[in-house]
Amino acid sequence: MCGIVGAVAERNVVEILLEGLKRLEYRGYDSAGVALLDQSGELRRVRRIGKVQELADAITAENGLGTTGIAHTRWATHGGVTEANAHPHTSTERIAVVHNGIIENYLDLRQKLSNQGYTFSSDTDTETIAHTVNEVLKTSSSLIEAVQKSVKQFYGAYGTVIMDREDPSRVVVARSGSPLVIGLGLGENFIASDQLALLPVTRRFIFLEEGDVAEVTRRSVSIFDHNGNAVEREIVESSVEHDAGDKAGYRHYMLKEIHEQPTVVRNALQGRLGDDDIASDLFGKDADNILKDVKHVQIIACGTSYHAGMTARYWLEQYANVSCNVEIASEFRYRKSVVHPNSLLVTISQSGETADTLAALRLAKELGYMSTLTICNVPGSSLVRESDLSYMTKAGAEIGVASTKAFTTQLTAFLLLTLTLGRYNGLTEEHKQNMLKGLHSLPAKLEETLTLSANIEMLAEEFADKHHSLFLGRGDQYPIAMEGALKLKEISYIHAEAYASGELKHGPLALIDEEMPVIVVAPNNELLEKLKSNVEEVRARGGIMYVFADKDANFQGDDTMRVINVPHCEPSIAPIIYTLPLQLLSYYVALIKGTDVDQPRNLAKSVTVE
Ligand code: HGA
Repeated sequence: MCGIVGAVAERNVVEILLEGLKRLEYRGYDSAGVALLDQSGELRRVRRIGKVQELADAITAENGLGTTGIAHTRWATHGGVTEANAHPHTSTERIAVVHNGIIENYLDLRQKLSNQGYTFSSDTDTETIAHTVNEVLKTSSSLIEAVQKSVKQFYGAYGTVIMDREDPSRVVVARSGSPLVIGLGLGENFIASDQLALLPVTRRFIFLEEGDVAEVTRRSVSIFDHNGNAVEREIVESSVEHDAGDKAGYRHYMLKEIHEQPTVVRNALQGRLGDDDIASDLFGKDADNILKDVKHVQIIACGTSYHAGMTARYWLEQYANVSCNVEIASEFRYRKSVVHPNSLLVTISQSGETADTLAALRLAKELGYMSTLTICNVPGSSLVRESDLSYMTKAGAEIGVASTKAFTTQLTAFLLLTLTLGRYNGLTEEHKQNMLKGLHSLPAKLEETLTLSANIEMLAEEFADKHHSLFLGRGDQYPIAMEGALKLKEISYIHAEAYASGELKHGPLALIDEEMPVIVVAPNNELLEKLKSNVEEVRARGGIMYVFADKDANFQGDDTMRVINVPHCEPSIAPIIYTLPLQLLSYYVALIKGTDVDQPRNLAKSVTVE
């Protein structure tokens, strides 16, 4: 979602802000802006619709200079994509604000502030922050005091950075619901909504906690908790290895990330997967003491992570004999649910900042789950800090908005969790050995699967003029069909729906004709024959099918059925393997359609608003 960068320094901070924005651009990319202060006492603001490069060009043209500055890339929630709605927002050319989140009571605030004489120049909720702080500042002795008083009026979520033209030596930041991190430099300090933005200037970070308000100057950081008490927060040396900067010769980040999967899965398994077993402390120190008592797993996630959870349910129940429910976070958080005895709550999120998932975790803690585990890709993220147990997927920075390697490393994590919980719940030796064998072979199988790339590229041409498509799967391949459909929707804008293939005759068969390609993910197990019957049902109605299947599954291609042979693999890892051809299919269809593959319309990475 929106990206925030701020800096207080002695040098010109324009380049630091722009580089930070470029690194966060994939989070939100409808408009961008910068506000700068220097000793001249002038507040300079430049905003542009479109990509950060447009903003950078404009700032260069205007010779932008400033030693203190705040910057933002926007993913609009309130107010259309216009320059007037782009951040930073100002109040009487004195206060400048960038904001990530939603001020839910903005209409009431807007009314109140209008009555007090403030003129609004945008449709955003964010502008109410600027005017509120400006108003409260009249009766406060400092900017931080004004912000501390102001936030009491805000309902909703905010990560916000605020500057006062009258005092270029400091900025004030406040966090509630949207992440903010302070980067510590030498004689200069920085702020961002994600550490990635600041990696070129520092690796030392303070992660603000819920309700924190902080004042940042060149030489100091003073933090106050939600009660207004001064607090010390730990300084963390960043362990984020990957510098997200380049595409390594690939045309898009998404393609690079698809091809990275064998390597990141190998890395994720390194030191965790032994010859005869898996390490015992995978989910945190003393995790086994908790996990041995788990009798039920409740998985909460959104989007692609939800599909990883759906797949995990098949594994946990089939192999580990542990009952499992999976629910979309935005549903779970707003309904009454029943907690099963000895229930482990598992959240999944690439960023660890997904607003709905985080809210669901906080709710679950009140509901009395025996423990909470998060499967996450970002160390130090909110989900990691707020969960009892955590597992890092080690996928490296994922820049493409459509998730690829984050998904396959999440699935890998769930196979490890299945083995771990299975230990205490009667996982058979045969299943255990098969799963271990599957995991050992996984990186090489992923590599082999990527060699299908050229075939799939050719296949993609047949989709380019289609408007609808159907994805079918059974068993643990049903969530993979769902993920395949999501990928195609996200980046090619072709309408795609996924069905458990046994459901076909209960409705979707009515849609079948030759304009509706049907993509079938064939399982490599006892459900194969059932799926073959479903395929015949489609064939009998003139449907055109694309079947991804093991060679041994013996699908015979013809005019109505294209068969793509996927490498033979151990059944438990098949969902991970079959994900790759579907990712490649979406990628190449999007390429032919000429969409913005890495930054598809209307979407953004790291969904920090609900
Ligand atoms: N509500 C603000 C900020 C949106 C946001 O945080 N997106 O991630 C706006 O619409 O400008």
